[in-house]
Amino acid sequence: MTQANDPAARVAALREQLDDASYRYHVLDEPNIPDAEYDRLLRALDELEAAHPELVTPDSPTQRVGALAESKFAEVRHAIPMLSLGNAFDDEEVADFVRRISEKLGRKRLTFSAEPKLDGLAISLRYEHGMFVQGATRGDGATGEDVTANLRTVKAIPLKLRGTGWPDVLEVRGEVYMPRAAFEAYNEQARLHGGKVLANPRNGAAGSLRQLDARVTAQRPLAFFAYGTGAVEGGALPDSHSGVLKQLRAWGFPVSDLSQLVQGADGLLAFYRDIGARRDGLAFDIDGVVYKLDDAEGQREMGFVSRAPRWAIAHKFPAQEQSTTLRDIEIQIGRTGAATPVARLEPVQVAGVIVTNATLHNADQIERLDARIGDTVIVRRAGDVIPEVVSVIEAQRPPGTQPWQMPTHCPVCGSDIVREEGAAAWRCSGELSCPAQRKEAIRHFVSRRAMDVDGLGEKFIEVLVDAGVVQGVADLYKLDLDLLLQLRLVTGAETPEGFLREAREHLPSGAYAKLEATVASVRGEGEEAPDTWQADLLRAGLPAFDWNRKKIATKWAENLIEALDKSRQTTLERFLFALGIDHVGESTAKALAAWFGDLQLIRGLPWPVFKRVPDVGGEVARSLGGFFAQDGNQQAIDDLLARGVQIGDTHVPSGLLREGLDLLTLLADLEIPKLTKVRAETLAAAMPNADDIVDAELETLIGVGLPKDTAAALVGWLEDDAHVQLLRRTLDTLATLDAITPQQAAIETGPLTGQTVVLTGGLEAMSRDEAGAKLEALGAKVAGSVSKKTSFVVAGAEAGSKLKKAQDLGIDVWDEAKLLAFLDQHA
Ligand code: 5U1
Repeated sequence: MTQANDPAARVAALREQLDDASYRYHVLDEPNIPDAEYDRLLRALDELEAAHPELVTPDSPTQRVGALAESKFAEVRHAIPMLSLGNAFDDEEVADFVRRISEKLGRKRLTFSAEPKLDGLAISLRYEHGMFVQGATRGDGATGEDVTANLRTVKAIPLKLRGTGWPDVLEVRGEVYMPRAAFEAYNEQARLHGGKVLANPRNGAAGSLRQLDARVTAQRPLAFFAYGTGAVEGGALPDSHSGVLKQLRAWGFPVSDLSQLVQGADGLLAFYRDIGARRDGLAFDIDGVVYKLDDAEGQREMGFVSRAPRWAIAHKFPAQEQSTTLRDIEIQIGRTGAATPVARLEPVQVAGVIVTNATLHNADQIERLDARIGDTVIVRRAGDVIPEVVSVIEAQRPPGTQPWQMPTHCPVCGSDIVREEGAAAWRCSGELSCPAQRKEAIRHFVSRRAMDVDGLGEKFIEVLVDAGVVQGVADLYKLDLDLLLQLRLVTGAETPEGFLREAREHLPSGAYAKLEATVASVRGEGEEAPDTWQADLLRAGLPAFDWNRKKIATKWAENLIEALDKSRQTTLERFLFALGIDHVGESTAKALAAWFGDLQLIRGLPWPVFKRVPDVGGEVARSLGGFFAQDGNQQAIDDLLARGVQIGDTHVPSGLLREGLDLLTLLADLEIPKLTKVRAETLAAAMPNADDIVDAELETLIGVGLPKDTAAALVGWLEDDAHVQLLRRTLDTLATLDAITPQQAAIETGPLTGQTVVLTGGLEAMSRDEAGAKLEALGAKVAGSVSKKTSFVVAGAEAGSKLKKAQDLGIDVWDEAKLLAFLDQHA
C-alpha cells in the first residue's frame, strides 16, 4: 500500500512534519514553513483522524485543542519538591553567595550557569517513556494542581520527546509565560470588545493555566522555557546544569538562548548588567536573573536550606510595578481627536525611572478598574510600552471619592466629546477646529518619518497654532523668514523687547524700571550688556541676556525655512503617512504607495478598493475612504500641492492590483449585509454592471439565484443613496484602472527579493534608516534582530550583540564599503 492510500502511514507522516515544524518554531527559533502551511497540514491530519478515530493518539498535534475539566483541579504531589530561590538584591549579596560556595567547596574557580528569571508561572511536566503524562503548577512546592489538559494546549510544550536516550521518567521544570507582544495584542482586543483586560503577562499566564475550560487556555498566547528537572528514573542526565539544558533542548524543550556560563562574582555581575540593559527590549518580562553552580557534584555538596538550594540564587531587578497615588485624571486630545485619559501620579520610581504620568487607555478601562482620583493605584512600566495604571487598591481608598466620568466637553476647544457607536474611544468633535488636534496633526506631519522637517519642535508648533499663523499643515509652507523670526522673537527672550516682557513678570516694579532704563541705555551700543544689568538679572533669577540670541534666532529661522523647503520633495509613502489618517501607519502607507503608486488615484478611490491591498482590512479601508471623502482633507492636499509639495516617485499601479480586481471581489468588498463571496459570485455572473444591480427588483434578484434574505438585504441596502453611489464608484474603479497601463510594481521583484537583512552599528555615509530604505527598495526585508533566517548583516561602527550573533550563526556580514558598492551597482 502506498502512503497516499495507507491512512496510518499518512497520519504518521503528517505528525512527523508537524512535530518537526513545531520544534523548529518553538525551540530552534527558525521556522521552516509558513503558519498557513502548518494550519493546512494540521487540518489534513484532523480530517484523517476524524475519518479513522482508531488512529488518534494522545500525543497527536491535533490533541492540543483543549477539553472541559472537572469542577476543580486535582492535587498533584510533586515526587521531588519544587524549590524556591533565595534572593540577592545588590552586588554584595551576590559576592557573599559566591564566597559561601567557594569556602564550602574549597574552590577558587567557580563556573555558574546564569539565566534570565522569567516572570511567569513555574510548572512541572512529567514524561513517562517519552510521553507527556502530567503537568502541574508549583503550588506550595510540595503539592500543586493538575493542569495537564491546559498545558497540552501550549504548543511550545512537547507532547512527546524528540531524539533518544530519555529516562523512563523525566520531570521537566520551567516557566509558562505570555510574550509581551501577545499580551499587548490580547489586551488591545479585550479593550476593543469590552472583555477582561489582563493586568500583566504574569497574571495572564497564571490565569490562563487556571482555566477549567482548556479551550479557553488554547486561545491564550502562552509560551514555555525549561530551566531544570525534577524526578528522573530509569536513566541519567548530564552532570552539569548547562549539559542538562542542552539535553532538554535536544529532547524538544525551548531553553532560553540568553543563558550563559560565567566565572565567579564578576562574571555574574557582568551578566546581570548585560541582561538588565537588554531587559526592555526582550520579548518577555523578566524579574531578575538566576545564578546556578553549574556542576552537579558541587550542587550535591552544597545541598539545601529549608526549601531553597544553597547552590542557586535569584538576583532581582527593580520591580516593574509600584503603587502610588492617582492625583488627577486629565484628558489628552490626539491627532484624530481621540480623548485619552491620562493618570497624573504622585511621582514614583518604577524599574529605575521616575513615573509621573501613565495611560489609563480609555473610559471603559477606568470604569472597569473603578479608578478614582485619590486612589492608590498600581503602575506598571515594562519594556518599551508606556507606563500604565493596571489596578486599584480598593482597600486603601480614602473616604469621599467619586467614580470618574468622561468630561462632556473637550478641555482644549470646548467642543462636545462624543463616542462613536460600538467604539471604546471617545473623541473631541471639534476636528481641525480644535487646536489640540491641529497641533498633533502638525507635529505628526513634520516628524522624522513623515515629512521630516528638522527644527520644528513641539513648543514652536504651539506658538504657530496659538498665534493663528498655522491653521493646517499646508500653512507651514507659507511661512517666511521674517514671520518666523518675528514670532520667535516675541515669544522668547531673544530681543530686548521679549526679554523685558519676561522680566516684567519676574521683577518687582522698582527693579523692573531700572532694568528698562538700562536696556534703553545699552540698545544699539554693541554686543555686551553692562555688568550692573547682568547682576540685576542674576539676582532676579533670570539668565544673563545674550545679545547673540537674535543671531541664533535668525540662524534657526533660516534653517527652518530651508528644512521646510527640502521637505517639499517627498515620496508618496511619506506623504500618505504624514497626512495622519487614522489607522494608517508607516507600513500601510508603504503598501498603499507600492500598490497604487499615485496620489491622484488614491485620493479618489472609494473605500472598498483599499481592501485589495494585503493587510488592509475593513477598518483601515473605511478610515482611508472616510478621510478622502472629506472636502477639508482634499482641500488640504490641494493646498500642499499648490505650495510646492512634490511627490517624486509616482508610478502606475501594481499589475497585481488589477489582476485581483474584478466585479466579484469588489462586490464582496462592499460588505453588503448577507452578501457572502459565493452569493456575490452569483450576482456578478448575472448582473455584470452596476446599473443592473441598482435597478433590480427583489424578484429579479431572487430569480438570478440569490436567497430571499440576501436579495431583501441588498434591496434594503440600495435604498440608501450613499450606498448606490458607493457601488457605482467602486465598480467604476475597474474602468479607471484599465485606463492605466498595469505593470509589475517594484514590490514584486528586486535583486534582494526574499532576503532578510539586519542593520547594526553606525554607518558614515547615511543613517541606518536610509540604508534600510535603499535595501527595501531593492526587495529586501529589513529586520530588527538576527536569526538563522537572516540573509546578511550590515555592520557599521561599534556594532555589538547583533554582529556577534551573526558571527556565531555563521551569517554573512557586510561592512559599509560592501553595502555602498552594492547600492552603487544597483542604483
Ligand atoms: N531561569 C530559572 N528560573 N528559575 C526559577 N531557573 C530557575 N530555577 C529555579 C527557579 C525557581 O529553581 C531551581 C534553581 C531549583
